[in-house]
Amino acid sequence: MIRSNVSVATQFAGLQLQSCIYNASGPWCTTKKELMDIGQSAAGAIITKSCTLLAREGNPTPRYFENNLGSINSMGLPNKGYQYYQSIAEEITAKFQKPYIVSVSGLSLENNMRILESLQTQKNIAAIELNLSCPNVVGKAQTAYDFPQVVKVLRAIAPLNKIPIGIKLPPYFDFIHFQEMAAIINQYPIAFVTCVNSIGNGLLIDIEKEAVVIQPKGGFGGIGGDYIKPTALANVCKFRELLRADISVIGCGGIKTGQDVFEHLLCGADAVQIGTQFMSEKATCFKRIVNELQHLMQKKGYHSIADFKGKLIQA
Ligand code: RRO
Repeated sequence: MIRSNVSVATQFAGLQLQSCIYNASGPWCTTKKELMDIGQSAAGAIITKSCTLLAREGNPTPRYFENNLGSINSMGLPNKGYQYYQSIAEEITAKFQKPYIVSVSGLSLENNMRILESLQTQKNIAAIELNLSCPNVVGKAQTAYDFPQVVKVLRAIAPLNKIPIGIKLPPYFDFIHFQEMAAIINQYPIAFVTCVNSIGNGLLIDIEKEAVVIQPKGGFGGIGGDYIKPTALANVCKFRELLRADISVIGCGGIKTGQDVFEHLLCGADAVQIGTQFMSEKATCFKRIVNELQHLMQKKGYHSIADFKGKLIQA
């Protein structure tokens, strides 16, 4: 039930969202049909699977596993190539009154430049999320753990100003790294920062089989779900504190319920994305979580997310 006196609308990067809750790039957002299903749901925006210059099959299966605490994946960037996501932009935006965001994860800076230059010419793409944190391509490091490389990337994309560009970061675990990365980002025209991608190169084990649970990379993969919520909240909170006020922060990590969304918003997120929970519950999760958030806001006497966003109290 949508409660009319409790708004969960938000804005970031000049985009208007009726709901601050949408999908994370990854689960169920590779094909047009999957993106349409997100369009039809209560999600406030639609973001695509991270795309590369050319289509990719990704890593060998099994490459995804979940238990009651979360997930591990080593998908390896399976996607249909950026031109596919560009070609369906008009149809998707015509059908649904919500922003269509393309996630980009080219395999080199040169590839990213080609993709971004092309996407910039497409007026139906509301924003681009440049993924600097894929942990699962064999032989490729996560760009955002290589600070000089991040400077190179942000310098190269700075002149592209037709569509807002945000970046998706991996989790950081040290105050020095938060400070150094925020100081770099603050020098460039970045519209938003998404915190966080999966915690890279974790390991889940099947105790019966005494074996790893996914095939690629000896079983190592990106961890999502409950396992990562405290890390995600810490990253949202720190980046909100350290980034320029005009850079929005999108929270991602461990959101299953309206209460989890509330925590991310308290830490300063302007919107949130759902990954692992969307993977298991599919697109009906958005309505359920919106309802739970509205219920909590009503109980607390809040009318809009501005009433509590970023207002986490220090003990
Ligand atoms: O496709 C993947 O393996 C993947 C990507 Br691109 C990413 O950014 N994060 C993740 O956990 N998996």
